[in-house]
Amino acid sequence: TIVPTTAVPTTTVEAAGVTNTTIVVKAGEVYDGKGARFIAGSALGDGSQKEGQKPIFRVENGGTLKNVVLGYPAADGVHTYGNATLENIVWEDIGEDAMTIKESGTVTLKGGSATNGDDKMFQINAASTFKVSNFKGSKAGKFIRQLGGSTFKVNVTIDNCDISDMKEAIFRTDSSTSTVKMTNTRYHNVGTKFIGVKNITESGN
Ligand code: ADA
Ligand code: CA
Ligand code: CA
Ligand code: CA
Repeated sequence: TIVPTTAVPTTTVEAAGVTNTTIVVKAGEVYDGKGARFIAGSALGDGSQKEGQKPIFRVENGGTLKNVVLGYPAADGVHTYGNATLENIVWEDIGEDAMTIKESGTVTLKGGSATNGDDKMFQINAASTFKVSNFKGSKAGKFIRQLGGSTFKVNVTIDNCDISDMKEAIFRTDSSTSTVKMTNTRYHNVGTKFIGVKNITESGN
């Protein structure tokens, strides 16, 4: 089930509110925002479709980020480097994109939601495994996009999600080796479900 999160303003979490520097979740660290809401200051970006904006959070190999809300503007959202766990993250208004896999690893996203993106929700820029479950994604171009023109392998699993109102696709790739397995997921108005994906497994959707 999808756990709803309320944006609770708090003074107990360091750096809550407007942040002009990326918050780094270091290797092995667990960062629990306890529902705190973050927005990008102008030093990070304006959340438009301009490339090169900085993320609000950077999660390094083995880090866990949980229970945070990203409000408008969310700049370049969350970047991951290596294995990362993202739990109960709410993107109230996606910036340039919501989350980017910057370096190879397994990225596990469970719970939470994202909405209001102009183009990509999740951008995959390195060979990786991306597991998303119990997540609600709505109103964007693509739910997941592997970097255009790239041929590395990405394994995507989508389980128990609710995906709606994508202009183009749930997962689009240009790589013939990338795969998707989608299970127990409700979707509507998602364009062409999968674009360019040669290896598709589906059940219970
Ligand atoms: C686009 C752009 C890439 C990269 C990517 C991203 O695909 O062409 O260079 O910036 O977005 O990570 O947002
Ligand atoms: Ca981009
Ligand atoms: Ca937006
Ligand atoms: Ca981006």
